[in-house]
Amino acid sequence: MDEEVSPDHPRATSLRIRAKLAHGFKIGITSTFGLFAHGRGEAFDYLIGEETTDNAERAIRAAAASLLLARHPVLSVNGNVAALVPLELVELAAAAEVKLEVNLYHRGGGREEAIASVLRKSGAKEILGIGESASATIPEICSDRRRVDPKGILIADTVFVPLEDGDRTEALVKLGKTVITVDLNPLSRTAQMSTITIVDNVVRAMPLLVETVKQLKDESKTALKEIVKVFSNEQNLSEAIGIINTRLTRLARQKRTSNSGEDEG
Ligand code: PTJ
Repeated sequence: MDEEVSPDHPRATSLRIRAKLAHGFKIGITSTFGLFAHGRGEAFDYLIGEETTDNAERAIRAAAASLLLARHPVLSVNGNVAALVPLELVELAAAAEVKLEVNLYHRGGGREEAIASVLRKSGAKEILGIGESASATIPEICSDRRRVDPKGILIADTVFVPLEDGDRTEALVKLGKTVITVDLNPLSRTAQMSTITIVDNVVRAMPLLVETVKQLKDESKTALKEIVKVFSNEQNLSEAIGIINTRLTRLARQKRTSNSGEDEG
């Protein structure tokens, strides 16, 4: 990574994540739009408190169970997650027997190949969706995301789409697929439309998801089905919005009473 972040900086973790994306942009895997998307994510992470909540952990458990139950699960990789969590993507693919497919909002400029190379360096053996292998089309999507691999997203029953745009989420749900996402914004169309939404930073959620899959791997199908059955995305999203609301109300009250709220910037 080009930029060294001082461990003493009060926002060192956040700056390190930013540096990973800046590096991803420099080596041609993250798009300009990916940088904007990250800025939005950062803002919501600030509001959530930059930690994984119990609410997110519940969604992670449901996501892990759902991936283990799927007959044909696919993990859709874009330019942001390839820059932020390449090792965890490959680890998850191995642990839950999920196929990796590169699927981009904006193709071209060698991005797919650059992402495939990062995934291979992280240990991936098979990567779908590269070049001509993305020969099938999902209707109703305007962006390059419509191009999918006939061995992957096209026939998948469950698609994990960390950081996704609303159009494709909607199209995948309409096709009857189970859609799992990670999105820091509980109000986004993707968060609202998905089957399971993990409201957390992908950098924190992915290692936990890998760990949870490993923990649940030997559970019976009945036990896994029960985990999925008791999870309600509507309820979880409502709670995630409530968590932000409660936190902001508490911080505002602290400011009023003691003038000593949390550090900004
Ligand atoms: O690489 P590409 O071309 O496939 O494009 C990828 C992006 C992410 C640019 C594309 O899918 C896109 O435009 O997505 P959106 O519509 O901007 O949505 C991204 C969502 O992810 C937003 O709701 C952000 O708040 C959220 N987000 C951003 N960074 C993170 C995040 N959620 C979790 N963890 C993050 N680090």
